[in-house]
Amino acid sequence: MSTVVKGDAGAAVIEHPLRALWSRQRRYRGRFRAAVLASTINKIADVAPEILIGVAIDVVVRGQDSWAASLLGVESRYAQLAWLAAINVVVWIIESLSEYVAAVLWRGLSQGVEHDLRVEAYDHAQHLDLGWHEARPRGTTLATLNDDVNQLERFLDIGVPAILQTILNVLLVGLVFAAASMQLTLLAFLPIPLIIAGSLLFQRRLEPLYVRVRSAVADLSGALQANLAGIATIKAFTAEERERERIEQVSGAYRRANEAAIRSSAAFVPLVRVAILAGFTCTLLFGGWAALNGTIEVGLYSVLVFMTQRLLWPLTDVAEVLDLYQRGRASTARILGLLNEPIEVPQGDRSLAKPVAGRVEIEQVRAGYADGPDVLHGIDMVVPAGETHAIVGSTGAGKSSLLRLILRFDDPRGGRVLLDGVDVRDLDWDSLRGSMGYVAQDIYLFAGTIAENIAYGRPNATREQIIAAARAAAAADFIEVLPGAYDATVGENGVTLSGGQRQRIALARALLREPAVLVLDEATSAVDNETEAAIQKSLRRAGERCTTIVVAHRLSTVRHAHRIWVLDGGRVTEAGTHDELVAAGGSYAALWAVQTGEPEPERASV
Ligand code: TTP
Ligand code: MG
Repeated sequence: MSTVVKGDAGAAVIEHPLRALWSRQRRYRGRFRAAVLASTINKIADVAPEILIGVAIDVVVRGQDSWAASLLGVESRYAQLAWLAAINVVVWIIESLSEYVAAVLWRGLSQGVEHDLRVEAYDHAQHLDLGWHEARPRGTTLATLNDDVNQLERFLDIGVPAILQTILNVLLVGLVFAAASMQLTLLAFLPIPLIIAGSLLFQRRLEPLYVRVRSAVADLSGALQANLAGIATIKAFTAEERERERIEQVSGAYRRANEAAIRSSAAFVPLVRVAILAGFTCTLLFGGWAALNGTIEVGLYSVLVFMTQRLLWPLTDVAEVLDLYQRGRASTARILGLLNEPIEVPQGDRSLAKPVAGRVEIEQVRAGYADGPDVLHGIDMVVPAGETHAIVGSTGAGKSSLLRLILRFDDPRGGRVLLDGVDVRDLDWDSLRGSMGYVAQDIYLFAGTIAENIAYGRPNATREQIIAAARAAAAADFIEVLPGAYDATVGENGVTLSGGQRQRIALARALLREPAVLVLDEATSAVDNETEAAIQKSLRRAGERCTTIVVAHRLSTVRHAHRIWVLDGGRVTEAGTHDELVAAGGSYAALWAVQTGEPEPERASV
């Protein structure tokens, strides 16, 4: 089993990533074994021709006394060679076939693992709480889902078969040597412990280097993603030059990390070559002497010389394989690290009886972000089912934070939030978020048509329902004049909508859901007064069916609410109807006076 410890960045660190991967991807084990088998057959067939060469030389040199003669029971040299040729053809066919099968199996295995892991990691990422996502650059997660998964695929496709080949090589050639002469085996294999020791040493040196490479990739991807997202700001502030330098720096860090790793792994090849040369020279010289003395046959001598070549030269690839291995390991660690991230806000297991009434209660709620101080200090609030309540207050007062708790994007540090009398922590997502229609302060439209965007929360809605929702959100008029109307594409690479238009699409999306609780965070801040009045009217109509909680800066938006809660510094300072609050002459009254341009009663008398 893998051990999971928390790294300094808060991400889970996997101690034995590849072992953990093995115990995790159970369904690929059968395919893995089949691929190993195919590679083994392929390797045996691959070594066979060298042995056949030796046997053929032996036939020519020794004739009737050759191994082939005793093995096949054929006396004529011509017939023996014909037999060898036939065997060679069979071996060649087996070699080609097994190579094909092995390639297909390894490729299929790596693609399958890649696909499964990517989908699984993405799914896990989307279940991680919002706070987790907000706490790190989006590009980092993207790098794991993309680059790291690709890197692992490369390792499985190229690295693992190569490792297997090397091991099989050493084993098979070792067997041939051992059968021939123990002394020569020792000489030819002399370099191998050296190479293994060297590999281990290099591996230890390379590991931290590749961890650095992977995190440099993540930084780079994060920076690029952030810059592309903020391209308008970069242009507006003519920061292109500065940003180019910044990207150059991050990219440079990646390059340096890679270079350091390559420098180390490249130094390995010459070392292996020296070791190989020693082994090869020994076989050539001492094997030759043994053949001259008649200790070994000429045929065997030639086999041994060929074999040393075959044994040792592929070991130069060990460096490359090691490189792939280390990269694959580092990537696997990052993918599994993501998969091991605990879901801090898991759904409960209670469901609400439908239809959900929509009573929202907030009891003594304290909340904050990450390790920061509390931003809400003991909020008490009750929104009876079907009523419209407003939350107003200066910027940074904690209004959006409060709404996030109702949708349970975060859990409170103290107190609780109830929907229809049930703690939202106990509810499943369908009961909780399934009964909510939410318009966030910053709107996100998906790449797709207007109709798809409006129907996002209710994918099987009819066109009539979509149009009705658009009407209610006062969006129908502008949609109908767009080229393609409801089928116009928006989002990335689609028509660009104004802020107010986007808000109205988001509002239609929330309304179409016919939610029990409508949660609007500055949902009409970007529309003009006239449009807002139209929206107000339809919201009041929709509000007859559902509970509405609305955050707004423009007080005309909220003056008809059943109750208005004034938030200041994370505390409720005033609450009541518009008329009550104006009469009370507190901060709401002051704000109202400012917004309507009427002289504030108190200050006017001063
Ligand atoms: P908000 O709840 O976002 O304040 P607000 O919605 O009342 O402000 P606005 O009218 O501008 O929309 O923020 C309250 C505090 O919480 C503020 O100090 C910023 C902090 N905060 C975080 O630290 N992390 C977050 O993800 C959010 C949303 C807020
Ligand atoms: Mg806000």
